[in-house]
Order: sequence, then structure tokens, then C-alpha cells
Amino acid sequence: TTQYEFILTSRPADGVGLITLNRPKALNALSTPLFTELNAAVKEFDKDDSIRALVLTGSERAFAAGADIKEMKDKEFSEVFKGKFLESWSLLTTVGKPIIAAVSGYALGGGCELALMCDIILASPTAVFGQPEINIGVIPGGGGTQRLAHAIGKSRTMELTLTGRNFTAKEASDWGLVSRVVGEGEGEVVKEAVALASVIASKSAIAVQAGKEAVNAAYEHTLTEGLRYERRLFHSLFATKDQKEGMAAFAEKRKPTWSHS
Ligand code: CO8
Repeated sequence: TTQYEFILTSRPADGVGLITLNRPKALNALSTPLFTELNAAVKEFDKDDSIRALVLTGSERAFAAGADIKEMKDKEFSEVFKGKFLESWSLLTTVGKPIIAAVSGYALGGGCELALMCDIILASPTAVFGQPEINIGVIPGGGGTQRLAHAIGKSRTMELTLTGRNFTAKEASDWGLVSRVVGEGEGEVVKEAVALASVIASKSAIAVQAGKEAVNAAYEHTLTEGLRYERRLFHSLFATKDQKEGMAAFAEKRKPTWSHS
């Protein structure tokens, strides 16, 4: 696999690709060079048929403490506007395969937003979330105000965005931002995320992709359009080998063997 400077990649289980942000001196602050590498790694796993689920994580101390403030501080309006600053930082959201964020330590600003771009978030009890941009004279710019509002509602999102206060793993779990808080212990959240990714990777990749698309439609469409979209995706799966195999296996009381097609 490719060697990177700010990230690590590995294949910890069958069908699972793991990307670890690895810029420890800056608490994984998100910079343009880091995103160039992250995007390349994501694309590589996305086009690799042997990978069916991804896990994105940071270190014990920080998932990511936000966009790199030192890289941003002297930028001018015309530069960020004309250069479409941040536009290429959301490539993650174009991937068809499911992505699980395994968060421990700080997930602040762009770090929280990066987790929100993933499909499932698991949190260590040590996770600290927040959108502290207001404290440095700006607002979230990577989807924080939008995805957080969808996930936890307007009043909480407004309070967090306007005060910049951090929130705990327990709060994130109570509000439904994370699907669960795992046990404490070093590496626990990554272990759990890889186990979860393995379960997903054991299903039909084509059905998983359809499922992901259908759930995401709930955040884009009206209920009527979303229901129609879901039903059409359901119909379309009857054109796949895996639907025939899955249902035949059930009727024959055996385990299905997926061809992922
Ligand atoms: N940018 C640059 N460097 C950082 C950042 C950051 N966001 N966070 C930490 N670092 C650096 C520190 O400068 C320090 O470097 P050095 O040793 O050279 O001084 C090193 O990491 C360690 O940090 P601290 O010494 O501050 O560690 P502490 O344990 O004392 O504090 C904190 C940890 C509380 C996390 C603190 O570092 C902090 O407040 N960081 C900034 C948090 C923040 O404001 N984040 C939001 C940034 S703005 C943003 O994210 C805009 C989003 C844009 C969209 C992105 C889409 C994906």
C-alpha cells in the first residue's frame, strides 16, 4: 500500500480498510496536504473491490482538533473564495461504501464535521466533540451547522455553534449523534469499529450500497420522495445475483454466498 506522511492505511480484517489520521504533533489538525492524502486513500479503498467497509480514526488523544488554524490564519477572502477552500475536503461524502468514524479524544471543529461526514460514529468515553469556531471569529465551514442540525436538532445546534462549548461522548450518545459509546480502554473504539465494519463487509456489497443511499435520501428528500426512492432501490435489487442468492439460501436453509453483484 501507498506510504503517506499524515495518515496510515491498513486492512485490519477481511473486507475492511482502515485510515488513521497521523499528525500527532498538531492533534491531527486538518490541513490541505492531509486532505490530499486522505482523499487519495479514500479513493484507493473505494475502487478496491476487496474492500467493502471503511473505518476512519485518529489517535487516542485526538480524532482531529479541527482545521489547521495556523494554515488558515493569514488567508484572505479572495483567496479562499476563488480557491474554493474546503470544497475538496468533503470527498468522503461521495463514497458508496459505508464509512465508520471511530472517535476518541478531541473531535473539534473540522474534526467533528469530518466525523459527521461518515455514516456511523462510534465514540470512546474520552471523546470530546464541539464546534468551537465561534471562539476564533468564524463559524463551522465543513457542514457543522447543517449536519449537526439534522442529527441533533436546531436548538442544541444553535447553542453549540453560538457558544462554541464542547460536548461529551455521553451527550453525543443521548442526542443520537453517535450510535454508541464503547467501553474504555486503549484502542477499544477502533476494535469495535473494525468489528462493526466486518459485519457490514460480510453482507452483499451491492445491497449495503443501496441501503446507505436509501438512508441518506432521508436527509435530502421529502418523505414522499424518500419513500419512492427507497421502493425503487428495493425494486432494483431484484436485478442482482445477491437477491436471488440471498432468498434462495433462506428457502434452502443454508448460508448465502455473496457475489457482491
Ligand atoms: N490547528 C492548528 N494546530 C493545532 C490545532 C488546530 N486546530 N489544534 C491543536 N493544534 C496544535 C497546537 O497548536 C499545539 O501545537 P504546538 O505544540 O506547536 O504549540 C499542539 O497541536 C498541541 O495542542 P495544545 O498544546 O493546544 O494541546 P492542549 O491539550 O493544551 O489543548 C485543544 C487541546 C483544546 C484541542 C487545543 O489544541 C485547541 O483548542 N485546539 C483548537 C481547536 C479549534 O478551535 N478547532 C476548530 C478549528 S476551526 C475549524 O475547524 C474550521 C472547520 C473548517 C471545515 C473543515 C471540514 C472538514
